Amino acid sequence: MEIVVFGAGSLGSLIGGALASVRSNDVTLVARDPHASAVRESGLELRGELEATTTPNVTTDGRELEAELAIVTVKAFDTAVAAETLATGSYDVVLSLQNGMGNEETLADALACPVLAGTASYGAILQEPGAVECTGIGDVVLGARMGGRSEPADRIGDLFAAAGLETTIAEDMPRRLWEKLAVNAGINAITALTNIENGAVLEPPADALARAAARETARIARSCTVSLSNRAAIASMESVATDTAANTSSMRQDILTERRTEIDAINGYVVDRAAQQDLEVPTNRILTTLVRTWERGVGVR
Ligand code: KPL
Repeated sequence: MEIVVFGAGSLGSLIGGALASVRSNDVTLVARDPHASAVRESGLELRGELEATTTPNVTTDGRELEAELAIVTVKAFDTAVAAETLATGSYDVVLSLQNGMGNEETLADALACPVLAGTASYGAILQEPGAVECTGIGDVVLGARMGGRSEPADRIGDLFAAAGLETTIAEDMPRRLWEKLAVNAGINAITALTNIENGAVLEPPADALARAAARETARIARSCTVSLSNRAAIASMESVATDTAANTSSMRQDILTERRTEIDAINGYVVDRAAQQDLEVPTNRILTTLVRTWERGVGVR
């Protein structure tokens, strides 16, 4: 299948590299330099659990591309720009594999083709240009963005499974997206602010904070008529923290490299949805304030 991976950072490179390791796939990564140049010159090396050296096509210009499938892995705050760029090309179906909420709607508003929702809980880190390490086997969950069955989702699920990626096709994507939001709300900001690996949120004193952030997220999901229990949200956060224990979360990677974070689309989203309904989410509010303060301090906000 012809596939474009839009936003080949850590996760995009891992997923794109795994798909490129299947001979029948023709994968193009839309990446930034120096990563793009390194992949063009020496291929893309996958280290760790999904070890392989692959040779995807690579470009720094995502305009006017054509493929059967586009996988969007850009940061949530770049989704609108990605959607405009994708609209200059031609795709049969687009799959969002991003953190945060609302990405699929932004893509669907700009694109004529079907847009699928997805979550990915693999640990991934770009170790150097041209090399990404898988630091934790998670899974990919994908399906129709409003829920229900989807024939394209079934086909893409088979494609991911054939590339060795743990994949689930879900008919309840709205709930799955909230569940992943609870995972990221519990792990990302805490690991970023305290410079710890994902697994450390399972230990005192961070564990209570991580559980509180996940619990608050579940409560707001329910207030938005999504059936997500506190217990399920906390269990999911703890299971991803266990599976990716040695990983540096994406937000911790952002803070270590002084880049803008996805705080607005994760804990900030929970705070905003709570405020619309006069509900309090004190843990998410404090985490959001601290990360935004850091962003302002280093001039990325
Ligand atoms: O989504 C992630 C992230 O870091 O953004 C997890 C699954 C928590 C892996 O680190």
